[in-house]
Amino acid sequence: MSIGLGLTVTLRVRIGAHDAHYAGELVDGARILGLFGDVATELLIRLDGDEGLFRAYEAVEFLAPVRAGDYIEATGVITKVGNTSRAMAFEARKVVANVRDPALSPSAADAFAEPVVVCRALGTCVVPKDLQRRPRLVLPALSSPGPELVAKLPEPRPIITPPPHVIVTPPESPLVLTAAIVGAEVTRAHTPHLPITAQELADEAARCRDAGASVIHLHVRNADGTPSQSTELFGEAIARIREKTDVIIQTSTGGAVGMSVEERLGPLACKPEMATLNCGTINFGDDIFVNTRPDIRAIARRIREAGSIAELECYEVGHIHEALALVKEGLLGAPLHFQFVLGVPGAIMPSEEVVLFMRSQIPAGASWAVAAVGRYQKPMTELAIKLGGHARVGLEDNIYLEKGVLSEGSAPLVARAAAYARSLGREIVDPDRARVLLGIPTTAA
Ligand code: KMH
Ligand code: ZN
Repeated sequence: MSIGLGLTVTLRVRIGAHDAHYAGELVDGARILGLFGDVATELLIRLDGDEGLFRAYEAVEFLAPVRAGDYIEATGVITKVGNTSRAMAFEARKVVANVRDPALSPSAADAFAEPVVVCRALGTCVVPKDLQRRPRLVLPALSSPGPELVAKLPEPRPIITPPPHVIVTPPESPLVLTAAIVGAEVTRAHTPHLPITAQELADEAARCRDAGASVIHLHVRNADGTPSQSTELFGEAIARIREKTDVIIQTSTGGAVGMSVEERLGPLACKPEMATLNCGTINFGDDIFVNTRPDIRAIARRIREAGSIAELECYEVGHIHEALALVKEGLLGAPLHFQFVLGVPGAIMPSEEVVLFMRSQIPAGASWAVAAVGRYQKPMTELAIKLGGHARVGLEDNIYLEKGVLSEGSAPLVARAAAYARSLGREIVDPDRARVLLGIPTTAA
């Protein structure tokens, strides 16, 4: 993929009274095209280190009126990168408007639950070869909220409210890549590249770190390859990983289907930096992965007692709402980290609509990631990265690099996700930066 393809920039401006040109405080369409021009210029600066020139609009559609006082969000994305030309697609959305009701105060205004698209356009810009500085200047426009901003969790959004059009994490924000290197279900019969011993897990964790992962989602296996939640085996694996690399270790409390809750809690005795909290029961292939409401609460308490940060594994939309119930009950606090685990046979299948809806249900300030199973892993990883989320890849969820081609461990899958992220200008964070973003006390590292 060409560098810059998919690079996205968004501006949000208030349209002033001086912009009103026609009756009814209507604003000239050229004002919106001016915003697209600014968006295009920023895209070119980020890609080429030069402001470039707008050559032509191929299509412009004005779809709704814009009036003084409106807040307009203008987004542009690079859709094609030629030698000197950069094709772009633009969309402007109204997100706030004055009410203009004679029965109400003239200052009454509404923030829309759903934005109104006011204009769409396609255009081409040019940056002459000799002006392309190519400084690899695909820099983030905004960073995600620091711990001081996410520390205060707002009331969970009521479920009946249509989701406001808010990008929880800006698309150019830092990216946390998680590698799920072993899991509980994949066997050596499925792939010879599965790590099993503590040393193999440590070697694979280090390879994934080198490829761009800052978090290792960890299961362990008995010597015969069967899944285990033994404190001793986790302790040994963690010690070996620590000898080799500084990744955040996120231990599973899901274990394998059929394990008792007490058995699943084995790794918490190692006081991991992170631990999974599975937020509901699902059909799991032909099995049932049982997480009753009392189980979830018991595990949440034990994660907190271990001083670990919970990663909220949500296999269905309702699991998000269950996590928010735990927040209300005081069992979970900010910062919240959601992992949308999609494509488990018997549970919700991955799609853009599903990801957008799940994202719409999490509170502002929470982070989110997608872990998709099997052939969905690559497209859903790319979607999450494009939408500003985080992502999990690895053999636990998918053993293939391409159809029929086994991935030689999880590191190639991490490397591919990292390359895609870099092409969009997303910064891949190292474990220490990830600790800050995830609110993990560095003293525990
Ligand atoms: N092995 C699955 C049944 C987790 O790690 O917390 C559960 C799982 C989730 O892998
Ligand atoms: Zn797992």
